[in-house]
Amino acid sequence: MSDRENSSRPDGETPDRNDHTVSRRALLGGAAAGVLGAGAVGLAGGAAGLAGSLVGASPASAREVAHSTDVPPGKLDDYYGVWSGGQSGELRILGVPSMRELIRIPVFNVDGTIGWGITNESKRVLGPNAPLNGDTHHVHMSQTDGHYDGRYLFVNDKANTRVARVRWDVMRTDKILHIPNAQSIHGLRVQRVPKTKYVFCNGEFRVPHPNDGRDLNDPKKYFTVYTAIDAETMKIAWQVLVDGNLDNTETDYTGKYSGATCYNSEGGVHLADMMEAERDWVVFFDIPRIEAAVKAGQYKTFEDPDVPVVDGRHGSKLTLYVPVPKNPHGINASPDGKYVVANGKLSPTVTVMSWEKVDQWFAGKLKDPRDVVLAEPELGLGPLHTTYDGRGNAYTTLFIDSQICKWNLHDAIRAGKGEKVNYIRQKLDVNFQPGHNKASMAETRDADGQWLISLNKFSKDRFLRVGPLHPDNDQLIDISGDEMKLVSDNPVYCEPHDCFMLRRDLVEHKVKQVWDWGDPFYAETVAMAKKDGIDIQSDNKIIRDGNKVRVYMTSAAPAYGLNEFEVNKGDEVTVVITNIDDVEDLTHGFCLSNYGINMEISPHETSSVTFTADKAGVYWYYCTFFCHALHLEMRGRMLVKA
Ligand code: RUQ
Ligand code: CUA
Ligand code: CA
Repeated sequence: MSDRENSSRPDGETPDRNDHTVSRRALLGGAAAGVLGAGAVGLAGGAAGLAGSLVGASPASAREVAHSTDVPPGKLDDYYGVWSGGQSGELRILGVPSMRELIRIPVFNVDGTIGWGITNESKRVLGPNAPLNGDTHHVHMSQTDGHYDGRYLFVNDKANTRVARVRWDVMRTDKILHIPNAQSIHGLRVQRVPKTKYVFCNGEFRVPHPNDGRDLNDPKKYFTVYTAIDAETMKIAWQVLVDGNLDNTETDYTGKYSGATCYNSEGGVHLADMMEAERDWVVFFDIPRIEAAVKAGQYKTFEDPDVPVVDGRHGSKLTLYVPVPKNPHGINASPDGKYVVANGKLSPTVTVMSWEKVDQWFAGKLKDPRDVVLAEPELGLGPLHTTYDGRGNAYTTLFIDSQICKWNLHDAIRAGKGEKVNYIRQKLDVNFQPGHNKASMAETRDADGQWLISLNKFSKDRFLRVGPLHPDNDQLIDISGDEMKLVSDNPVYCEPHDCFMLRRDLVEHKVKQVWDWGDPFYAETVAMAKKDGIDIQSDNKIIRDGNKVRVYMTSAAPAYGLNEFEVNKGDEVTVVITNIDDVEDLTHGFCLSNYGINMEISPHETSSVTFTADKAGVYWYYCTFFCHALHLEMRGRMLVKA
């Protein structure tokens, strides 16, 4: 058994990952555990449990082997990678370091595989008249005391001003929320401490409110807001009216403060206007003070009467505006909880600020907002995002230079005080033009400095030709040693913006491989069945209710509970299917020919779809997941009487 199975978790839970899996791995890798124990003690922490990779390796080469991206057949990756999908509107789960894509989680998009946007269960999450696209940039996992806790993922939709929550246990989107008083939600972060009570998100574009045709060309009347969403209820707790706009956001390690970058302090509506000022700013938010102001009724409401909006513009006691150069983009807190770095984009510098000084400023102990700045190291052209290895080093993407710059925080701060010290450790060419980067576990106290991903916007000639639209190139970099080493190129369907990697031993035990009967995701469908007197686990029945017909059936390989059902042309038909197979990985589908319907039904799941039987005739329904030798025969007829 690998030592990782016994490693401590922030939630104190013991691993309960399906015993059969553990025993399978024990079977496959048992001999290797000894090798790990002897030769690879230095791998403890993030890279623990690489037992499989070490089979046959001599102790001398153990580290290199451990950091190979080669995960042999039957072996599991040590990290989950969670990727946003960009314009695809989805999330993707990868294994790291192999970079094998494991699953896609539809969020704002329509997905034909599982029927997202087609099933009643997904439509309840998406809401009525939901747009068909999304633009996911920033995905983050809920935390408890600065550690990943395996409860939820949260992700923005820049395209249609929404935020979604995804349940980690079933990897399914369960809530989507439209944000009022804003347009285009960009930056998103979670409160880290004591746990993720709030999800913070940034309205990027300034528009009039209400945005109903008034003040069309009067930008002075445009505004945007910073939003705090209650992570459990997925309702908006409060918003803050700000000056300028909001790009990326970040939170501290006390739960008291968050901050956001602004690239358009000018309030411009054209490109040239937005680049006029030499400095824009980072705005910090005092969360307890904002909560107190809301409680005291010191707020207004705009588009939604239930959403309190406090005034956080210049001069407010709720916010601190720190001028920083120029059109800053990413903002990233160091895992030691001390610093936060704003990335200069149009300036070759990043701005290192101190959370402690932010606290002192709000307490009235500092006068000049710039007093919270410790250093402004020059790194290269186009700094966009910074990540950390937990050993005092920072890694910043240089978009224009097409490099990752590794630099030392403490040396940069010393240089900021005027000392002559070289804070730059290494520059590594990446291919090409990186946006985000992320080191393993870097957004938590558990930053482990093992792997770094550079999310490059261009792949140019590095892959086979696939037409004018090229894939992006996500490069995996080994940062476990003194030097960054590029280890693999990974073409991806554009355009993942951001990602994070977390040790699988922390969260894998929270993932279910079979649905719980009556899971909240489909509970409403079960309630409807109950009203119809149906036991979803056994009944195969048609309920007629005027021109509404509800067809309940089970699925068990290789047959549906009903071989046929008859309806009248014009009936509103709801098909409800429950997968009663108990076997892990035995998913069925339900595709209704020529009716534009497909949905996935995994073990112990109930899925339903409602449509109008507007075409008379015989329509075969069939199973779309290969479930049995007789999978092709798993089909039945819908008979629609004219
Ligand atoms: S942004 S490439 Cu949408 Cu995160 Cu910086
Ligand atoms: Cu059921 Cu294929
Ligand atoms: Ca600007």
